[in-house]
Amino acid sequence: MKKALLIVDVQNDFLPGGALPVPDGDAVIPVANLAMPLFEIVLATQDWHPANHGSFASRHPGHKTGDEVFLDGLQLTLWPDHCVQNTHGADFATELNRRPILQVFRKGTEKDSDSYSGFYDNAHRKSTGLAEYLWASDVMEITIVGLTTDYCVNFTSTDARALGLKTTVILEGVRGVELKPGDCAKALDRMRSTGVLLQSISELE
Ligand code: VGL
Ligand code: ZN
Repeated sequence: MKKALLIVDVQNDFLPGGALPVPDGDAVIPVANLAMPLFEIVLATQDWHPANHGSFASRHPGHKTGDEVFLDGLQLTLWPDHCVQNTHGADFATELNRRPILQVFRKGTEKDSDSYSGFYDNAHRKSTGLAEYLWASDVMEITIVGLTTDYCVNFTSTDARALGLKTTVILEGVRGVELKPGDCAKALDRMRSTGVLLQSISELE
């Protein structure tokens, strides 16, 4: 039985100065780097959108970031163009120690659906391969750091719980977009209510 560290979407576009900047987003990087040596398995997710992705407000004239639209019967929240495949914005943060990362799981790769969870797209139609990797590697416990508290960390951690994994989110290691004030607090409550453990980095063994 192994424990894995999952680094969620620590990419340039989510850092201050990026296309979808998360306030204080770069604060998660030293926490991720510090946590890495404590785990046998270090994995990462990467938001990886085609250039004309359906979640980009630029594709929906008259709409702006934060609006909700329906595409193919699926509800999508709109964002600025971000994490476009093979661009600097989609790269992992320069300061993130990338050496220990054994495998990267890319998400949001389908043009007309989004993927906040590192496990599946929002409609749960397709797996990223992360769940299969964890099963094959005998991982039963997962610890999560990264971006963003209210979206990808939120849905990745609760999907991990639904898969039966013991799931911990390191509070100093996550930051959120907070489109609406209170979104991060709401997300943490949602995580807690599904059994996700919210811990301080100092509690890691
Ligand atoms: C994310 C919004 C859009 C995230 C990704 O990584 O939390 N949020 N795409
Ligand atoms: Zn995205």
